[in-house]
Amino acid sequence: MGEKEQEVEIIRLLKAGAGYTSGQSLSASLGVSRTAVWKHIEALRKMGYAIEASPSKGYRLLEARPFNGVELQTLLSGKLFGREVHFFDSIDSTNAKAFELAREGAPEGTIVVAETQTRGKGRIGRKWESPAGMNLYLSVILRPKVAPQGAQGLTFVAAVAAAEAVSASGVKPAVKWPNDILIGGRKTAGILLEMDSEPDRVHFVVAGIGVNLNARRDMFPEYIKDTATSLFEETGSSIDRGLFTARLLSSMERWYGVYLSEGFVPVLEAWKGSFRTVGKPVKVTFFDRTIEGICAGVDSDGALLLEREGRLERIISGDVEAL
Ligand code: BT5
Repeated sequence: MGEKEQEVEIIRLLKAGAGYTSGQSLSASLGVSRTAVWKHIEALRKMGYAIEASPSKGYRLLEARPFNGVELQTLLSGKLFGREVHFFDSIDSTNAKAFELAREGAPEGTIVVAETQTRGKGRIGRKWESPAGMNLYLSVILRPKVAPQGAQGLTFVAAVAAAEAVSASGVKPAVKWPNDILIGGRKTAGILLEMDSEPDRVHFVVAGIGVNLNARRDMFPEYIKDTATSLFEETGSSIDRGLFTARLLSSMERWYGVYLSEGFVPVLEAWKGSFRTVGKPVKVTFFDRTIEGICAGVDSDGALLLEREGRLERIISGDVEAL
């Protein structure tokens, strides 16, 4: 067991133990000296864990939980998504880092999480605002054995999972085609899929998800103040980032399993459950033009259907806005 694994194991054991866990039993479980255990406890305290020590009884973990790699690892134990956790206090973009790790051979389910991103990415060169200490910036490496066209379905896998995790916090989200999660019409999460592939085979996909959890509206920069929201703003309570991440990843692992074993259809059906734009007038913006029409739903490939001048147009990329 490496140093990091030992720290994860100590937190796991302290969480499992009711009351105090003796230094002796920790050192026996880890196969290291009691001095080594004590050093780990000190390191864990520096990471933000509140650990009480009693000379006669041992160690006890108090309720307050920091958000870091150790905490995520203990929350995600036994799952494919999160078996390997890379946590950064600050990084340019978790997607860029995950892409690099995937290129170096990181296994499926590897996750990259950061406290803040200095160059958080949206689609087509746009920016994802990523203030420190309050939200979730997460990327997951996937290695589906599919052709590149099939991988687009993974945006919907991530969206269904994000919508489920948001719902579990007590508010009803809506999905916006193709990659946003809205609450009350404002964006609370965005998804960015990036892929490395050959013409007929995907090497890997990085699914990036940014969720505004505890950001306050007055912290958003001016240009998104009217269009963005957070779970805190919508529920009035702070969100435990570790638990939210664990819930999101467990939901995503389940829907990814459905996508691999049953295909895109059940994922799309679940997504449609939160899609409330059908029948409404919308504006679709492409890089070179804007069109308006009535949203007629999505087809079996997940393309948006737009009714316009008596015809049905199939849209595979663009930005949709309700009119
Ligand atoms: C997205 O792009 O919505 C994809 C966002 C993906 C972010 C995650 S964070 C983890 C991972 N690592 C990354 O580097 N990225 C992913 P798009 O649909 O292009 O929306 C971008 C637009 O949303 C911007 O142009 C702003 O108008 C708005 N926006 C930016 N930051 C926002 C925020 N924090 N909350 C709500 N809206 C935001």
